[in-house]
Amino acid sequence: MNTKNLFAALIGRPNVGKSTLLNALLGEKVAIVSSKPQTTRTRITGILTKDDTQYVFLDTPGIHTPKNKLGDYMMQEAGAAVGEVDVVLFLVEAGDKIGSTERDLLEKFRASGVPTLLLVNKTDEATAREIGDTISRFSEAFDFTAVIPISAKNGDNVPVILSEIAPLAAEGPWFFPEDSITDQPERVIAAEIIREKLLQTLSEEIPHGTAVVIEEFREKKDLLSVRAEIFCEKASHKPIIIGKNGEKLKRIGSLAREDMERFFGIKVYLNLWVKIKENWRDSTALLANFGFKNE
Ligand SMILES: Nc1nc2c(ncn2[C@@H]2O[C@H](COP(=O)(O)OP(=O)(O)OP(=O)(O)O)[C@@H](O)[C@H]2O)c(=O)[nH]1
Ligand SMILES: [Mg+2]
Repeated sequence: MNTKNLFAALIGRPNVGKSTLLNALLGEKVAIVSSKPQTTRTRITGILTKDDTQYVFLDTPGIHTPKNKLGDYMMQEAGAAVGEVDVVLFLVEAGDKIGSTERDLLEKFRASGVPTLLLVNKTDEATAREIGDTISRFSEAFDFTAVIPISAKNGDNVPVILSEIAPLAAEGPWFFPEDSITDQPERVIAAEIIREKLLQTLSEEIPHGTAVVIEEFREKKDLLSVRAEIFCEKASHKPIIIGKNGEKLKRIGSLAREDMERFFGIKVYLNLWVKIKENWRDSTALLANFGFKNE
């Protein structure tokens, strides 16, 4: 069989549903999702091998104006992806208008010359009119290879994306084993699952200032033993994360453990610690320590 490959980047502003779409395309959850913007911090690779083609999807951090060094890192991760792929999947939300972020992005796509699809997401929450207006606005500003209204959450029209991009695949090797779904190491997935629970359980600013580091990840007999440190950036955040009588942290831990058991298919013992690292989001050294380092 002659194999083919296709690299695709998911690009868009925070919270449009890029990670939800990645999971929907793969039929497996490899990227964490939350209702808070700036959930994704690094590039996440999702792999789908179907018929003769291996699709490699790059989920990226949402495009925003950086407010700290972590934000700078996130924007480099997202920006670099455009130059490395065969096709861009540009996500917007039904109802979105073209602001300066969108204009800059469209300019970037034009300059790279890479085929770009417009995906109008969250159609399950929009009227036909909103969807139509969004399509007209964006189509006037850019010559998209295809325009597809989708619901990443319900899976509506997600298969259409695959059929539209399949012809763009070029003959070439598969870069990952046929049954891979991601290239993220297991430790990174474990840390991300914990971060998702922090985002889902804590209010606005606190989870954005957290980083999770896996200190131990060990399988013995039928048990996976995981010890993780949660770093927060203010002393006042620590008691909030732990909660009264440790209840909040217990809840975060049990939600994370359930997801880990599902993902790794083994019983998990999870041990969480909360530590403080003041202003780590603006410290180059600490960012590198936590694994945020541009190549
Ligand atoms: N109603 C509806 N909600 C959606 C849909 N897709 C995503 N969402 C919700 O939108 C929110 C953000 O989804 P994410 O997938 O985390 O968005 P993202 O673009 O990856 O966000 P960042 O990682 O912050 O850039 C979550 O609450 C999702 O459940 C959709 O098709 N319909
Ligand atoms: Mg995301």
